[in-house]
Amino acid sequence: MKALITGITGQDGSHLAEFLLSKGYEVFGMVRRSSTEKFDRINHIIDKIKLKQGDLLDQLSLIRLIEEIQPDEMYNLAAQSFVPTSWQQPVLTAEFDAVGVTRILEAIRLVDKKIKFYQASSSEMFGKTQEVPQTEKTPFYPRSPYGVAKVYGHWITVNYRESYGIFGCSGILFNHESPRRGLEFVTRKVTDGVAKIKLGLKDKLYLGNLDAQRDWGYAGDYVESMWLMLQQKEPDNYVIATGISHSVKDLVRVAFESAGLDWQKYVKVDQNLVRPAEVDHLLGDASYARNKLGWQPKVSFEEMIKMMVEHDLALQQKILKHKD
Ligand code: NAP
Ligand code: F7E
Repeated sequence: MKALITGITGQDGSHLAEFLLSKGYEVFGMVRRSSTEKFDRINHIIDKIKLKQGDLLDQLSLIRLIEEIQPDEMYNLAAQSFVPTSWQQPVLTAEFDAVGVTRILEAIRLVDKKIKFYQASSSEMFGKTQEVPQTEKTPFYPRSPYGVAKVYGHWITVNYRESYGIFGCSGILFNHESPRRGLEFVTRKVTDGVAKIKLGLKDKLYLGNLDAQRDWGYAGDYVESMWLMLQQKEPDNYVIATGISHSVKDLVRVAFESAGLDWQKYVKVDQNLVRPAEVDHLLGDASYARNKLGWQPKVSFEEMIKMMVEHDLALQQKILKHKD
C-alpha cells in the first residue's frame, strides 16, 4: 500500500508517517521547496520515507505528484494551522486551508478517483458552540478566518464524495498535542516556558486568555483514527476527541506542578495575546468514532503534559550542554 501525506514535516504528518510505516506502507511526503530544509520532526525516519516537492497553491504540482506516486491513500494534513496568523494572513489561509483542498480533490478526480482521501478538519469549525458536547451533527459557527477556511475544506470533501463518489473522509479532530507541537501553540508554549524557567533561562511566561477551555488529546493517538477512517467500507465524517475539557489555567497548573513550580509566581497575562474573537469552550463527543472505528484515546491530558515538560527540560539541558 502506498500513502501520500501532505504536511509530513508538521506535528501530525510526522506521527502519521511513523504509524503508516509500522503498518508496512510505502510512505511518500509532499514538501514545499525551501532554501533551508526543516525536517526536524522526520529526521529519524528520513531514510524510510520518500519526499517529493509540491505545494497546495500549485495545482499542476499536485496532479503530477499523484500521477507519479499513484497512492492508494492520500492524507491532507498541510495547512496554515495557527489561528492568530489567520487574522494576519486571511487570504493566504483561505488559499491553503480552503481552496487547497479543492486543488487536491480536483487532482484526485482527474488522475484516479479510487484514491482514498483524508481531510484534516478541525474542532475550530464549531467555534461559538451551538451545543455541548459537539458531535458530527453539531452546526458549525467558526470564529476565525482559519475556522471559516476549514469549514470550506470540510464541505468540499463532502461535496466531492457526493458529486463524484470519491472516498473522502473528514476527520473533525479536537486539539491534539505532543512534544513535536509547534512552539506557538499554548501547550508547547507553556511546557517550553516551564523548562526555561526551571533552568533559570527565563523568569516570566506571558499568555492570553487563561479561561479558554479545550478538549486536549495526544497526537500519537489521533493519527491512528485518520487511518481507521480510510479502512471503512464507506467514507464518512468523524469527531475525534477525549470527551474531557480543561482550561488554559488547568494546563498551566499541571505543567508548572510537574516541574515542582508554583505557576502564580511566573505567569502574566498579556492583553495583546487575547484573540479578536475567542472560542471559549470545546468539548467533543467521539461516540460515533468509538463505535464505528473502535477508536479511543490512550494517553491522558496529565500524562501528555508531563511528557511534554520532560521533553522540553531534556531539550533545554542538551542546548545548555552544547553551549558549554
Ligand atoms: P503543523 O504542525 O502546523 O503542520 C502543518 C504542515 O503543513 C507543515 O508540514 C507545513 O509545511 C505544511 N504546509 C503549510 N502550508 C503548505 C503549503 N502551501 N503546501 C504544502 N505544505 C504546506 O500542523 P499539525 O498540528 O500537524 O496539523 C495537521 C493538520 O491538522 C492541519 O491541517 C491542521 O489545520 C489540522 N488540525 C490540527 C489540529 C491540532 O490540534 N494539531 C486539530 C485539528 C485539525 P512546512 O514545514 O513547509 O511549513
Ligand atoms: O490555543 C488560548 C487561546 O493556539 C488554545 C490548532 O492546532 O487546535 C489549535 O488551535 C487556546 C486558545 O490552539 C495563549 O486563546 C491563551 O483559546 O494552542 P492554541 P487553537 O487555537 O485551539 C485546533 C483544533 C486547530 O485546528 C488549530 O490548527 O489557548 N491561549 N494564551 C493561548 N494560545 C496561544 N497560542 N498562545 C498564548 O499565549
